[in-house]
Amino acid sequence: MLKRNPRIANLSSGYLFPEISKRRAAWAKEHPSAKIISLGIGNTTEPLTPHIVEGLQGEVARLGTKEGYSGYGDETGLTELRAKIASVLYKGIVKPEEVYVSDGAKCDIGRIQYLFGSNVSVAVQDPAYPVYVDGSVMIGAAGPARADGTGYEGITYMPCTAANGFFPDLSAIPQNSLVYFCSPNNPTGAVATKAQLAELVSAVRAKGSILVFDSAYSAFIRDPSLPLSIFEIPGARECAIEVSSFSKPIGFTGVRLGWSIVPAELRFEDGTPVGKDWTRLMTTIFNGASNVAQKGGLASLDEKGLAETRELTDYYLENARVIRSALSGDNFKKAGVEIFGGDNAPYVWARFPGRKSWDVFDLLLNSCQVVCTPGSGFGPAGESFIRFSSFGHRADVIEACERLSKLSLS
Ligand code: PGU
Repeated sequence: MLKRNPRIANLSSGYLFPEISKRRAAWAKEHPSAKIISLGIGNTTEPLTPHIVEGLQGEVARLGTKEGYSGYGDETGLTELRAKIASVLYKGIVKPEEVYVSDGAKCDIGRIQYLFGSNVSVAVQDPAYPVYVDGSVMIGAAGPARADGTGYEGITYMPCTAANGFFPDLSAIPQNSLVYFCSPNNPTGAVATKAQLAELVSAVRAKGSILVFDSAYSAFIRDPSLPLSIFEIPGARECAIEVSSFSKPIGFTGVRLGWSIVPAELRFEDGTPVGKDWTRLMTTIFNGASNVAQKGGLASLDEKGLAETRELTDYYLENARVIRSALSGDNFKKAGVEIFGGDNAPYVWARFPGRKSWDVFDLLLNSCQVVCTPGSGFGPAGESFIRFSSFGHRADVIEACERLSKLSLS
């Protein structure tokens, strides 16, 4: 019999979102007539928009012809799409050959962990998207879990709290480490300013570290002074990789399409360009994003596609406003609940003083039949917080909020 991979055995629990689904399913089994509404996982619900559907359908039709058929493509993506991402989304501050098209940001994060291997220390914002930590444990860069419940060995947790405006103390960044940073942030909804990102780039460079910047939610930024990409910051090209995604801007959570940017200047200690190894890795263990998905992505980057993207992201931002407004009600105010995020981001982050995240999760499920995401699932500093996702249908969000408004918290 084969021995279990001890690195995977180091994980202290299941992946956060299936854990939530399990609890929801168990509750639903006991309450079969209840109508549960999810403000939990950040999973898009609105249909694909017409111009993007045309882009997808056009490619499907071409694939059904002799002339238009294509099989495996370039592992790093369609030339046309790489160029469009560089010119439209990055306004030329990255080059097309620095764009690597993929099947999504989550998958790229996993492959980046494989790229750096187990001999790297890891720093994360706390709370953080769980893949940064769990993936690091799986590759052996971190783990096992500390006995006192404060996370995993080998991970430097940089608390992001209301007190520091959800921007961490960067002096904690270890030498020669891999630093994960997400803005707009999942789960706090905080968006780092240009000045904050300049501080981050400078701290990462001073430590000889590499930044993995996750901009999966940049399409939700409405304040024009806020940076959409780490590459707007001078010096980032020497120290950062960016991962991003079509999932949330255009509803491609199921279609699957994302990209990473590895600038030519980014090097390992021995002078090898990181892009060289990234290309080697992508061409070896990834076979390219779906050609159909890529044509859909391409459609999203022309004038009509960009207008549809704006409309779709506006829709979810309005949901976030509705959620914020419900959480500002007297019942929440009296309980001292504080709310953050949700203006340039699709997540609302709420602190319930004196309560544990999973207790609030149970309370909202039992009393309102509303599913949320417990903040403690994102890291030790997430305890007492709850994340509300705005990716639902408007009518469901409104109904969930009506129920929340009647919640007794005394
Ligand atoms: N990066 C961040 C920061 C995310 O929050 C998510 C999705 C992704 C990447 C995934 O991007 P893809 O391009 O779709 O791979 N986070 C959602 C979904 C849960 C999950 O496990 O990915 C969430 O609810 O946090």
